Amino acid sequence: MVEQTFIMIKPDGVQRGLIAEIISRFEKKGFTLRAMRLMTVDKSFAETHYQDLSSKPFFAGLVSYIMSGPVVAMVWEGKNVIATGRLLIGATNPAQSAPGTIRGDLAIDIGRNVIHGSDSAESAKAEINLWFPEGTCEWKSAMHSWINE
Ligand code: 3AN
Repeated sequence: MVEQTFIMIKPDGVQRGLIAEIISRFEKKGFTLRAMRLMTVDKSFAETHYQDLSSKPFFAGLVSYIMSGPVVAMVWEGKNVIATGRLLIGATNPAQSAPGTIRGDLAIDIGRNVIHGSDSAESAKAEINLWFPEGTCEWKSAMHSWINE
């Protein structure tokens, strides 16, 4: 099923120079980039993005971490990209993320886990609307038929 997901390189990923590395993993897998912006977010935006976690003890720290520097917001498209993107990203806690995944290879601490990816079709839709209210870029990759049967 061709779908879209919201992916964000968090401030630690940007500061550590991991933008190209992370984008490269999604590109090489065969997914198509449909939107991308480098931006900083304010408190109310960060709280809206993480509203499902507002009751968690780490919520305030999470919001200030996401506001602490620029993030790279992206929309990636492809077959099963929501679930497969989560596999590329790895488990939430980098201590448990498999080697070969983004967090497994590039992170140590759950509070500095480099990247966010939507966890369901509903959250992907809501997050894409929140981060890209103007919509995404309509295009078909020339590689499409070499990646999809
Ligand atoms: P994921 O990002 O893998 O979907 P969520 O949605 O459970 O995981 O958590 C969102 C973010 O909240 C994580 N990426 C992480 O930065 C932060 N987080 C989750 N659990 C903790 C925790 N126990 N301590 C600190 N931060 C956490």
